Amino acid sequence: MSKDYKAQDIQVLEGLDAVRLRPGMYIGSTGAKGLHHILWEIVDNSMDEIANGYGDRIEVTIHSDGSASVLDNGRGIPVDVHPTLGVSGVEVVFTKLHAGGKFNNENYKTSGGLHGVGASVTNALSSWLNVEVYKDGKVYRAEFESRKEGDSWHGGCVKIPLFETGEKTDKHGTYVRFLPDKNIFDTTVFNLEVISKKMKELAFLNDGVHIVLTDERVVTNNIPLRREYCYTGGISDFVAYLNETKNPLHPDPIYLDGEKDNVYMKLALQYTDTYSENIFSYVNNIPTPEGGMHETGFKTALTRALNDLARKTGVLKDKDENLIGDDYRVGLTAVLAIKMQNVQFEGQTKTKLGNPFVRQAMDALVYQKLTEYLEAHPDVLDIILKKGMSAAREREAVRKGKEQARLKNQADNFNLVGKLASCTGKKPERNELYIVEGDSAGGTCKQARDRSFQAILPLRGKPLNAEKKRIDQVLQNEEIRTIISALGAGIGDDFNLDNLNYHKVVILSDADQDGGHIRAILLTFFFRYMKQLITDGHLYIGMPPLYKVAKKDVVEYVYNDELLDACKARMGRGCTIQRYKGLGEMNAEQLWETTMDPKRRTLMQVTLEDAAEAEVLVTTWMGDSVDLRRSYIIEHANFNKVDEFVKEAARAQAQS
Ligand code: TSJ
Repeated sequence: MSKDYKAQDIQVLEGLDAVRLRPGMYIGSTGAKGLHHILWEIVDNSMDEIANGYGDRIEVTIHSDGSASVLDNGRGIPVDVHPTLGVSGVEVVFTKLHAGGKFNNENYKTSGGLHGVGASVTNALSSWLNVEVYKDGKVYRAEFESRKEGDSWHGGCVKIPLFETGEKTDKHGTYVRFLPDKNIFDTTVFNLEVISKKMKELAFLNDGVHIVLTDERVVTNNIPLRREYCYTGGISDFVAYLNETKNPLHPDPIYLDGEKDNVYMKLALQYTDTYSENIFSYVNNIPTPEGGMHETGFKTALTRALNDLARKTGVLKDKDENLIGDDYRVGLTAVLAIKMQNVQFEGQTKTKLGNPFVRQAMDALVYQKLTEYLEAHPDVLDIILKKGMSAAREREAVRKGKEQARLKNQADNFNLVGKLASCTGKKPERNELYIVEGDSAGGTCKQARDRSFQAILPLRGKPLNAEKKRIDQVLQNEEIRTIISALGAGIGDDFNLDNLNYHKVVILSDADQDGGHIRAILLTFFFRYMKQLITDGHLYIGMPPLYKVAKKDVVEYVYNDELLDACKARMGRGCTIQRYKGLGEMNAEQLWETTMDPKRRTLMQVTLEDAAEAEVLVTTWMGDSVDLRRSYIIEHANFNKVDEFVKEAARAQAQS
């Protein structure tokens, strides 16, 4: 595939001092992210070699001295002497900025873009770096180090120029080991989980490559921790993994690949019964969380292909309008990985693909391949179109909900929306809205509250509690609509925090199963329609006590079972314990003291992860598959197991 490659093919642009002067320009930051970046730099070089057909194995090791090493079984970095520079190819790669075959597009089909700044950056920012090349039966070695000359430090200086060690070997490949410079980085401790996640991702993106990760800092029974990643199913395996905790609507991910205008594409996608959209895109193995032209092209093709097929199959009639893109991405999990030359990154974090021609290339390619696939798999097409149609119905319900909320707002003029007991204060920053489970607890709250800043909205348990309610039906619910009106900030893409009437929204429900269910439904509602309320930290869960422990006139409230014993011990013999079965069992004074008084109450701020987990739970409850629902609840009853990737997607979604 590649022509005869010589050291002279390696292009040279700049010296290394620039890197130590402004590390941020080359690796983004000198924090943990930058530290790991200099490791990815090295791993990417090995992966490029393998992606071009040389070798199939990468071993990454974190050593106990804090250094990291990468070994591959490729051809080995060129060792011959560069004709004009007069040093070995290895030396050029590690001491000249922007050097390396990656930028000489004749040798490698793809360049790493932002990452392509190369191994010399890693060298410049390391205290020392050693290289070994195994080639033609011989072992070559070179050593580099950071040095102080006069007042200033120089990174990546040649300590021992490349030499033949004299050992014989039947291996071929490259080994690089380096110690990040403590003078540069805020932290020089590699994070095993960060590296694991990246290696797993690389293994998904490059099917068949064996990646072995060893952490010599973590030893049990004399054996260092070792993780091996290899996926023969590539990004289809990736999608299946991302959907592990979800309920797929069709058994296997759809896999498509192809080439157009020198852009090589791999795409895997699968729909689930959830409501979230998870698209992970990559360019030359580099994640592009900000998306860009490839993602845009994919999305427009998906919408166009599905609308066209919906018409062809009569699911959409002549009189019907096309669905919008969002409708076809509800519940979608997709991994899109492309390879191309001359990558341009833009955006806030330089992780958005900018090359305009890629959009058209991807649009055409995905349209063609997806149409072919779905025409050959009518059962899958049917499932996807049904999902799209139900998303469109829900979109319509949201629109109606917004309209009704607007009308209601006008009619009620904020003073009394339904059963809302509003507060007298007019400062949204100070005002609090308590959403309380049950009419009777609501009544007690109204007596207990400080009406100058606390508003109460009682929820009747029943209508929300019914299982198998789809979320669009939840939107039709009278109380939910009252919440929307009371908050005054709209929903969905109209949501505007500037109009928020209450800067603290507190969900108050019983500690039993019903209460948990209502809480989960409310969280799901806020997650899907008022995400910013959560990300900006306005949503809370109130914590009423579980027990009242009393002895004579000493009273203590206990908020969980673990603390009860300690409390009993403190109080000594003869104390009485009252267990509150629900909020309704407390009187106004007790409710104020324990749950509503800002000086004494405990509020739990809701995070996006909490809400995303609740959503998974609720959509599973509400879904059609009873068996799956049952097994899901058994497995996930602790709310805790939500995949890292999913969490991250939720975070990214919330930011956009
Ligand atoms: F980043 C790096 F330079 F430090 C580094 C590069 C680190 C590691 C662990 C591996 C590598 C690397 C480079 N592995 N394999 C290669 N291959 C080449 O540089 C290479 C070998 C042969 C030819 C040829 O045309 O004969 C061309 C190239 C670019």
